[in-house]
Amino acid sequence: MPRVKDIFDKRYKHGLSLLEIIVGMTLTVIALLAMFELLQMSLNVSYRAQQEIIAINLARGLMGEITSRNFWEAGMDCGSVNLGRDNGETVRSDFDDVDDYNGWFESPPQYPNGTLMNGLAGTLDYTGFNRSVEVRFVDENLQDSGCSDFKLISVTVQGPYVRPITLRQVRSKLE
Ligand SMILES: [Ca+2]
Repeated sequence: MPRVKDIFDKRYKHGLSLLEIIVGMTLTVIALLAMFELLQMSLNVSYRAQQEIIAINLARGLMGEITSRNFWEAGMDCGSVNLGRDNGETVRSDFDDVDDYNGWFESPPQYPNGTLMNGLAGTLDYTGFNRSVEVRFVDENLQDSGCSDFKLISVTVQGPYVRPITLRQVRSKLE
């Protein structure tokens, strides 16, 4: 019966067989493919997380702008309100009360003066993102109501690789 040492010596002397080389290469390729897939998955998760952060920041930016506006258009109240833009208000820099933003949609996102936020001047590339706004009256329990002292603002951001993100905030007449 051949000893293990003899077998090893014989194999060492004659090198690896073609079959062994093919099996070895196949296993190496399988391992590399698995590693590549894991790397790809990791990059995808990282990219989506980055896209979600961009979407949240876009929503926060617009929400901050909206809540900084007056509750009412000058001279208007429940007797005359019409949720949406008032005469002469075409770009966001014209908007002076919260409900001017009702029905607003922009794709890609814009600065208040209407300039596209599209990766210019070292900013991030917002291609594929859009923002929309809904403003409606709610009561003190946040239920839909007729004209009231509370406006519920919803800002939704959609991006090419993220689920839609909606921020909601109530603006009170007394703020
Ligand atoms: Ca207005």
